[in-house]
Amino acid sequence: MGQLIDGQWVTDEQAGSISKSGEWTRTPSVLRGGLEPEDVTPGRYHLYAAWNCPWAHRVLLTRALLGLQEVLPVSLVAPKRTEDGWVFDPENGYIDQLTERRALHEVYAAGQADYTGRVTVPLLVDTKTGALISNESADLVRMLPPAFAHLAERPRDLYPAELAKDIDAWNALIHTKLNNGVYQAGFAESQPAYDAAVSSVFETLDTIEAALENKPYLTGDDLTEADIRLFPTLARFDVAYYSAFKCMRRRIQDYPNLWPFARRFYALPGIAETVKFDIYRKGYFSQSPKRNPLGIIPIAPDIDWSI
Ligand SMILES: N[C@@H](CCC(=O)N[C@@H](CS)C(=O)NCC(=O)O)C(=O)O
Repeated sequence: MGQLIDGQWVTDEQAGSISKSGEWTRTPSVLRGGLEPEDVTPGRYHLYAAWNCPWAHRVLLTRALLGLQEVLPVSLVAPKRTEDGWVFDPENGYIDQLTERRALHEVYAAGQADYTGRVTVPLLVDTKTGALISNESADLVRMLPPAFAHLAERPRDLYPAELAKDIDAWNALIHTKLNNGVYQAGFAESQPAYDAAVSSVFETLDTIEAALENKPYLTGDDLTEADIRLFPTLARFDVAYYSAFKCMRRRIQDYPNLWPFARRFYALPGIAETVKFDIYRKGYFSQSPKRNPLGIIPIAPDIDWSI
């Protein structure tokens, strides 16, 4: 792995950092641009994503829910990290549709010659100006529905004003304690850091389980950003986080409300195409000096995601 410094690729050990007490934190995104609806035409913007990345998954879910597949093309990097960071793998169908580059850091450097920072997915690029617009999934999930409303097959408001406060609270909780929480458990380098992370993951799942008791989605009858944040972690949980990140107190399948929620979400149009259980299993169990030195990938149980 590595990052760009003034447009030059430099390799390093791992994304994020480990504190003295063994806690892992994620490095923040640096591209935080926006979109104006009048600039949004079919094919003008291009998304870079990876099947295995839960943050990119938020954006792929938003794209699918709105039915933007035709108007917002996506290039997928191969679902594994290399010395060159994220790379394409044309032989296996992972092609940079826009510029036919070899590695994502080349896309970043082409869009911004002095870019300094991590080379992450998701990334939104303006094909007209060549500019890098945003590499922050939270911003992308917020900006795509209004900016693409006029082109969407299924336009929808994922952040209605009257629910904003409620959504903000769920978003913050899910992002910190769950989306990042599972990584904090998996990447912890001390027992106390691991214990704290796992307790917090399951406390959060319990809170969400209770909230879904009487409603189909977190803030009521309609799906919002909050549900979009929740789903990628649920989709990866039983096949990967449960074992690879040692989050073993319970499986998602064991929750009476969360499990139907996960399957209901999975059944929505376009969503199943964004979910790749085998890639999650192989990705989270890929060889790692600390977590899986021999790189043996376990055989997972079959899970029935149908409603
Ligand atoms: N804040 C970013 C985080 C994205 C992120 O961390 N992506 C990971 C993959 S899951 C990545 O590309 N990491 C590569 C690196 O940090 O070198 C977002 O939510 O969009």
